[in-house]
Amino acid sequence: MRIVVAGGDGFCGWPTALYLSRKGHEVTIVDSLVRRKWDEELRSNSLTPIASLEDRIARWKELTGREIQLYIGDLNHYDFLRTVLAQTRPEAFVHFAEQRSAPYSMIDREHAVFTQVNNVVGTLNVIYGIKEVVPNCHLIKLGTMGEYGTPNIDIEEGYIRIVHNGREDVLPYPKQPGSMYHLSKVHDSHNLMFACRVWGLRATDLNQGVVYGLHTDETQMDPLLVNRLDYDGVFGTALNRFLIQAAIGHDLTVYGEGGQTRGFLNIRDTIRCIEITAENPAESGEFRVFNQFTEEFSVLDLAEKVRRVAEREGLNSRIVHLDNPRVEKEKHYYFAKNTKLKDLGLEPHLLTDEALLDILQTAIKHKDRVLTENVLPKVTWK
Ligand code: NAD
Ligand code: USQ
Repeated sequence: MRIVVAGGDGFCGWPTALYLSRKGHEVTIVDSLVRRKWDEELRSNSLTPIASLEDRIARWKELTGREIQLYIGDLNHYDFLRTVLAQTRPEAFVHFAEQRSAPYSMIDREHAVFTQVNNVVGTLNVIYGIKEVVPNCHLIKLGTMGEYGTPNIDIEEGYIRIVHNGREDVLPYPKQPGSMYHLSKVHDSHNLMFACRVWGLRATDLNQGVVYGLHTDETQMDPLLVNRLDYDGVFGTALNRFLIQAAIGHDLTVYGEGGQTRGFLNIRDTIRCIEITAENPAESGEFRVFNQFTEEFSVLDLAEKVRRVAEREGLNSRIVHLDNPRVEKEKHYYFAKNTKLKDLGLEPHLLTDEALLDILQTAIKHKDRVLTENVLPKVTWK
């Protein structure tokens, strides 16, 4: 298939582009490189040293003979996007290209406005571009499990059957997102659903949980292909942060009680979920929602797992309960459904001690690159 990977320089997009290219698809990466600018703004870095996108792609071609086309530009610029679509005529458009950090979106008014404009306008442009240029193209859009929040009932995959005053309907599942970033994903979902209903577009919203890990078979083929790994208080995510904290002898930073439960998945499953979704497109007019995670853990469970594995490596980590910088429930019911991707063939990589050790060893290898002043959280929700 001809597949565009928007956000293909990022943590999820880069390994996805390589995987799809290796599987024989004609891959085009679109990225504005803005993620690298946010590192400069925050005076932060990826734990792993990442090469320029041009060098990464050139190395991939040398190693495999496979070409990945590249367009550097911003999805918020419609003329640019329309040109990309007209020249590449994708059958699937995988959309990772958003500002994805909840803390970044909560820094102040400017960052909240930037996040929502970048994400919502970018996705609106993709919707209009597909409608205008390639109406049959399947839009595979990265959403988030955080759209649902933490309701006191089971979380369904996108829709819930409701009986009300003797009548019944299947309606979008209620959304209670926890940050300005998570809200941007809810707005995207509404816009996508409208576009499918009114214009007959085909779209799949992948409500992804927190992704951990960094390596895939392809990124391990050469040091120039290594994936980025975030650890700072703004872009680092829970499990990856704990592993890097263990590697540098920092306390493991559980926010509040640590009973916050979320869906998690290995980056190796992210790339496979995209492949499965591309191979099984939504129908014309269908707005499909898959919950993309493989296991549920509380934050405290994860910190304990990391502490135990690190101890075996001779690292003595302490778990600390910081005052929670976020406004969120620290103890709650959580059970989310995630059968649709498994029904289509996903075989999850589960969180074993070996998987933790693999990430820990990479963290130990690069630990001198950690800027320790960036580890503690500084952004608060209040
Ligand atoms: P990332 O920040 O590493 O990558 C995003 C990429 O998109 C970057 O390379 C950035 O330069 C690019 N980008 C952003 N805005 C753009 C724009 N307007 N035009 C062109 N390029 C733009 O993020 P990630 O961790 O790879 O996440 C990818 C997607 O998956 C995001 O939509 C995110 O919300 C979603 N997601 C991520 C996680 C996770 O744990 N990382 C979990 C659930 C969902
Ligand atoms: N947390 C800690 N300690 C830390 C970091 C986080 O206890 O050092 C807690 C947070 O308070 C929160 C949970 O861990 O309760 C998850 O936080 P996170 O930073 O790992 O993830 P989150 O902000 O939810 O965002 C990440 C990605 C985002 C994606 C989301 C999936 O950055 O792009 O949408 O995971 S989900 O969580 O399912 O919404």
